[in-house]
Amino acid sequence: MAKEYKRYLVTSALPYANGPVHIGHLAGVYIPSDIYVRYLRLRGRDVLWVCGSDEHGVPITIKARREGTTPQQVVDRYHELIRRSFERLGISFDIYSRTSSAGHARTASEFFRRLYDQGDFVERTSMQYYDEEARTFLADRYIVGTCPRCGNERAYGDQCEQCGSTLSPDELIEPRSAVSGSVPVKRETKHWYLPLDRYEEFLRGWILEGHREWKSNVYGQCKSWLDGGLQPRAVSRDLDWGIPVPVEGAEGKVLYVWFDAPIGYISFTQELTPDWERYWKSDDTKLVHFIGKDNIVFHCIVFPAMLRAHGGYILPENVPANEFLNLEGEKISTSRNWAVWLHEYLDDFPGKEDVLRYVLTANAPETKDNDFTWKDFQARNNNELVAVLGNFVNRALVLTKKYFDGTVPACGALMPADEAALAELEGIRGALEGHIEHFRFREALKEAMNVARIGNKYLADTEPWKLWKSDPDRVRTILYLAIQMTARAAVAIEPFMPFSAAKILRMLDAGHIDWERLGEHELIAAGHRIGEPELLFEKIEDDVVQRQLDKLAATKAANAAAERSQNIEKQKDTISFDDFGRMDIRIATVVAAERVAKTKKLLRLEVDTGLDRRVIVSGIAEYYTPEELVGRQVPVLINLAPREVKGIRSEGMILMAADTDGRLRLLAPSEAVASGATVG
Ligand code: B3M
Ligand code: ZN
Repeated sequence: MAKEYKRYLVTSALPYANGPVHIGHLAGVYIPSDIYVRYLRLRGRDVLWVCGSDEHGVPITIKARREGTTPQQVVDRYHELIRRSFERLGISFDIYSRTSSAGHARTASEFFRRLYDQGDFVERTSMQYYDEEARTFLADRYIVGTCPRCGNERAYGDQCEQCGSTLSPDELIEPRSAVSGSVPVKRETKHWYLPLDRYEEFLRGWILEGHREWKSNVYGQCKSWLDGGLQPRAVSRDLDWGIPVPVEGAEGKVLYVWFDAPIGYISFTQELTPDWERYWKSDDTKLVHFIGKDNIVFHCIVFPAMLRAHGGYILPENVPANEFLNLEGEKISTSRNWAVWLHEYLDDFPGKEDVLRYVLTANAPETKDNDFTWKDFQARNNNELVAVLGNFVNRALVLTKKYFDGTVPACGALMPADEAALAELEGIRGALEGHIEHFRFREALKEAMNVARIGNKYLADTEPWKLWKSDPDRVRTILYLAIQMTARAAVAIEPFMPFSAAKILRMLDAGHIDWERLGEHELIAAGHRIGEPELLFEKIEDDVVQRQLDKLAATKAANAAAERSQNIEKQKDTISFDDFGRMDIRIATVVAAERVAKTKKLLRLEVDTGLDRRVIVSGIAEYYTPEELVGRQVPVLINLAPREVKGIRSEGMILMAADTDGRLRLLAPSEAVASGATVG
């Protein structure tokens, strides 16, 4: 028998305030949690839903350094952008706060101090990289060097973005500080560690025995963490941005962001209600954390261990983590701007908030990574929202307006087609509730949409428009039932598409209809006058989708150019004007070309330098065929000392551009010139 809960406490992962929210965040965390909380409210449950911006951590300080601003300015900008764009999408938190608030600092400090005073931490000193020029310890992300695996010269101390390897600073070749560029030194530093190993037995029992019902991706990840053995985890950092460690002698040290952030769930609840302890400290509260799969260890292992150590707090009943959403077949990436940003979507598609909510729910990565494509977005809008839900609602309202001047007609005797439709509608409420209660939102949405599917089929089968002259009473019954289905559809879709639900109820002029009535046959009495029908959804045309695809193509091109510019050769030592003057560079014309036998890279060229015809051996056979070169004009350094190459006397050098991807490219005058023209 499922446990009865008196109240619900729902949290959603705190988005980092170092960038906007994108569709991956929405599909993974925020739309599922909004559906769940809206549903609980519709069921009349006592529920609080807390979230807020995660404003500490190294990524924010890196962003500030890159922009030449302060971390506070970065978080102020993105906190407001994130808060506002959630609001515009109808993500209905009870509170959306932030971890740079004084209230949060107080709660997190008290939490740390309690564990410290209880002796729950282990103190350890370790050698960390230190930048003597900037006088600061360096977090791993602040150390750059050459990746030992792929040679990328801009690998970070924790990860190489080029080959994806996880690294440690000691593995980097020629490590240097990303802050000052200087070579960092090792310096001793002390930190406090949460000995997770001490909680292993407890966590094993609580999760592996007590929560076998958790989603398999979550349960599986917890099991592998526990089977791998838990290690003590540092809960402080040498940083100047964050909550200062509330211990004497801890100057320059702050709480590790993953220690402070989850405590935000508690501090935001305190900010929301003086009654916060009833939610956080009563066993009849159901606590649910909505997160992405990269946050599972922090929400199922680390934070529960912290709560357990502190004592007095409940632990999460469920952590329904989603997998990742990709975009057009590629991983969404904030740093590469490969995303559909929520605020840009809202600006580009005004009035289509529910379309995005619908598509991201229908396509949610609930059990495996999934892919968002603009073509699928268009197809689901046109073939499901417009053609099924919008079409059904519009026909029911327009026909009632047309035949009965908007007054809901009385229902006559039911025919088999009516009984069949009503029978199909019977099971929807139960199925819908079951799916939502078990965090199966894709399935739940299908059930909600079935009301309109059944309604559409009902009208197609009964064809009231053909009966009006011959059997108006029959039309009365059909449209009476269609109006009931329209009201039922509005109630069923509210958790998923709140804007469309409100619009349908407005067109019905029906005010609020309780979820508890979802199974009833009559939601709108005969004689009620409906309001004006309007289109619920509009088709999305190809050119609209193409504009979004063009935007992504431009992002891809910009990334490619940026990546190539990252490998630019450093400038050579300065030379004098005279040094340059000694080089004699001419435009020459290639008059003959052939491959050099037994080599892959070499061509033997005969060029007309205007002064003479000479042979030059050039390493461009991988990029140009002999045929492509004959007749071309190229710059040649003609006073380079002759060299013997594969037994061939080579007199001079063809000047080429060596692109950052290693390819050699020919150079040519912008228009034909005389062979022998000087270059200077
Ligand atoms: N700021 C979000 C992330 O890892 C992280 C969640 C904190 S929840 C306490 O993308
Ligand atoms: Zn690498």
